[in-house]
Amino acid sequence: MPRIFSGIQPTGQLHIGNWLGAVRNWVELQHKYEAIYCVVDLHAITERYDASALPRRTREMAIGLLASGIDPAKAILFVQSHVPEHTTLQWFFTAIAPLGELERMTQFKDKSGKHESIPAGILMYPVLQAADILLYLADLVPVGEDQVQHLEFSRELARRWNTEFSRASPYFPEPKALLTPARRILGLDGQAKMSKSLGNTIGILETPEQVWQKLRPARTDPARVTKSDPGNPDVCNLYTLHKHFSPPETQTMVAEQCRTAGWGCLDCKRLLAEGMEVALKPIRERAVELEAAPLEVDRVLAEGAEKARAIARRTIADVKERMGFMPGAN
Ligand code: AQP
Repeated sequence: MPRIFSGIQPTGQLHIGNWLGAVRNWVELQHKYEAIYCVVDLHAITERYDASALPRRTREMAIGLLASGIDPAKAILFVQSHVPEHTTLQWFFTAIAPLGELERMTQFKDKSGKHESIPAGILMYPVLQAADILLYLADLVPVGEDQVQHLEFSRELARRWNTEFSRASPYFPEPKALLTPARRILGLDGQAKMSKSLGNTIGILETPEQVWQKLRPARTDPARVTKSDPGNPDVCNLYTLHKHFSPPETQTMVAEQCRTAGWGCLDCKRLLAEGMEVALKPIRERAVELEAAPLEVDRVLAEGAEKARAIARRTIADVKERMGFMPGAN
């Protein structure tokens, strides 16, 4: 069975962009593939972060994933820092990772611009990500569009490493991206990508009241200034969300009412809030149960780390042998 790997940073609450772009797909894919999912806390420290909040955020992210339907009986779920082989492989990859390409990564350019003194971790992020994926010899990586460039870098690194150290028969597969139709969900500002760090999100565990407080002022078709102006659903960010959360007949009605100025944006937002509640309520309820059982969550993560480590150790042994390290205790 082909293997898939994907990760998510515990940098904030799991939001509908993560869920539509990645996590919902993870849940489906766990039935078709050997799936390995990871809360990537090592990635989360590449930006300024609150060390005292990291354990809570890491567990909360795991809860969000389990509540979304990741099933530990089907998929391996673990925390990245519990498997130290990720950083071992990352270091090995630094031997062949081209600095120029790392400096050209869009995410590096975006994120480094915000720092006076750039942390090297931001530059090395794609190398660690390549190590995450290749450590498990994953064939496929379900991600949102923002990660496609990094994934191309992982493929390039696998090629380079195979050429350098495993020419006769390539050791690492070249992992491919698996995108969903919701590959890039915009934030409620309707401009930037929905992103934990930008505060333009709807968290999947937010209550209907919290969701409504965010939807109410959310940006719609910018050309629709008053209620009597007809709108264009094709350029309305919230209509994009209707496509993911509302049944087809609601979508058709919303589009028609928008184009004919039959109703105002608030009416459309109310229906969207209803559709979201149908999708998110079961997840929220399951999360409440899991929050009440933190030891059970930790047990699932510990078991996941053990399973992941068994695979990771084998890869590191193979890689060390091919890279010419002297055999010794592992
Ligand atoms: N807006 C989005 N639309 C579609 N997919 C998205 N993903 C993230 N935002 C969107 C996908 O979710 C997975 C996990 O993302 P991540 O948390 O590891 O990294 P990220 O892309 O950096 O997510 P954020 O929310 O933007 O976090 P911060 O603000 O901390 O950087 C990935 O597969 C991603 O593609």
